[in-house]
Amino acid sequence: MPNFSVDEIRAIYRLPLFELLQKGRETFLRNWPEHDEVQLCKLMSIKTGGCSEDCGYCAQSAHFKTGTEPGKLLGVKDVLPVAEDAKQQGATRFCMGAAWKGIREDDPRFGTVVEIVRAVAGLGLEVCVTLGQIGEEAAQKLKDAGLTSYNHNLDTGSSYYSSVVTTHKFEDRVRTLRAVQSVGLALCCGGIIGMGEGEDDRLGLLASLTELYPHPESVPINCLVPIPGTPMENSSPVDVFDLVRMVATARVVLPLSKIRLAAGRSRLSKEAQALCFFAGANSVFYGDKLLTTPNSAENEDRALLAALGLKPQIPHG
Ligand code: SAM
Ligand code: DTB
Ligand code: SF4
Repeated sequence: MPNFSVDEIRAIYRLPLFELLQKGRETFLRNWPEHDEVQLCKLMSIKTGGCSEDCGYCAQSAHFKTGTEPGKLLGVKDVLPVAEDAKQQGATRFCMGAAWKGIREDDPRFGTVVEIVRAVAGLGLEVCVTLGQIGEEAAQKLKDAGLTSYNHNLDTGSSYYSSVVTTHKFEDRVRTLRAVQSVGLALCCGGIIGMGEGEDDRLGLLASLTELYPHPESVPINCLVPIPGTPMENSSPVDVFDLVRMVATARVVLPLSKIRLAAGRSRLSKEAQALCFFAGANSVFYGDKLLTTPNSAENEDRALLAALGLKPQIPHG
């Protein structure tokens, strides 16, 4: 899969909107035989809050007074019933987040996560975790336990990263991505728009994603959910056409990645979401809660897919 420079991506992103939509659509139809399917992913926080990092968007950073109640790492018995219920509701992927800077394979909490991954994979669901920075040994153990994909977002362009986070660097994120890929584990890697970044920062994020080899298996595109108490609490909402352009451009330059409409979807109209699906988005977070904030209601999502003639992804193999 080729990589793209920021200039090449800009030429796509700035096309007249309908041309861009058409390009995204064509790429999607060419590469995805199941183009009427949207993957439903259930998200669960398995260790909430109290994080040492100062990511300016995050409800779970200990640096900001966000009102998020810190919690301990959950165990298999807490998580499995939620995963079983998600499967019952039609989800085919179960994604779990832990608010850590990172974790080592010799930490007993890592052993608990591995047990959780094994148990959820045993249900026949795709499993994804986001645990912060990890090395090759931990990545290998997660893979052996049946993990489908490891989530670690680059979040924005490399030159804007230090305006968002000061406690770690963009290069630290890249190191984790390399460790994950070096053991042959698939990556879920995307970012956020609406943090005050410029167009080139968004396009820089896409360029960095295309430089990953292989391209990420899935790419979440989050719109900032402004969290009271964080430095970004007063950020303006993303322009809907900027989001649609971002989704369509991602589809063109990352043709085989699942493009996930992630955080911030509950603020979008049905029509805006329809444009994103048309442009090639083929995955959403499903269920009434994201990690700490509300998501679109499940019944509304089911109604929207039905109205568009789309269906939840059928479990494949
Ligand atoms: N600690 C882990 C890490 O840093 O990768 C995982 C947790 S973090 C909650 C996972 C991703 O969720 C972030 O990289 C960011 O893209 C997204 N995210 C977190 N808070 C968000 C918010 N308020 N609005 C939009 N996206 C958000
Ligand atoms: C991703 O890119 N978005 C998800 C998931 N990966 C872990 C997280 C969204 C969090 C939204 C804010 C919250 O609920 O705290
Ligand atoms: Fe939030 Fe992850 Fe940053 Fe911690 S490292 S503040 S959990 S995004």
